Amino acid sequence: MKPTIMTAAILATALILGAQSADAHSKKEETQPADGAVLDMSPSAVAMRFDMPMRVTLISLTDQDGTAHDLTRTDNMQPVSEFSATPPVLPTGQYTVEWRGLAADGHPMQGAFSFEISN
Ligand SMILES: [Cu+2]
Repeated sequence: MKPTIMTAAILATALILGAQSADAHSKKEETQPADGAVLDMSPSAVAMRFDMPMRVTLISLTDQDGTAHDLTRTDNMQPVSEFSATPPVLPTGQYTVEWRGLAADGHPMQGAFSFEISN
């Protein structure tokens, strides 16, 4: 094989593999509140739905000042398709949820979503 052809073959393989691994988790997870939601009261739950069971290893809720607010988890650190946690009663403001997890297929995953509480 000429070097140029070999390079092209390797590139094509890398592209196909890359597309497959990205495709395995192509569905954007559904969240509660929805990403970008504007609420008129503090949400009763912070939740994510995954396309396969996920062991959520880390989750944080921070406001616009970077202050962290505790979330009470209900998953016992087990893999779940629907993760839910209870926040404290939150004042008006802008909030970001960030999570990391390990998918059932062993892939490390992470995500973030934001919502606003406004009067
Ligand atoms: Cu995966």
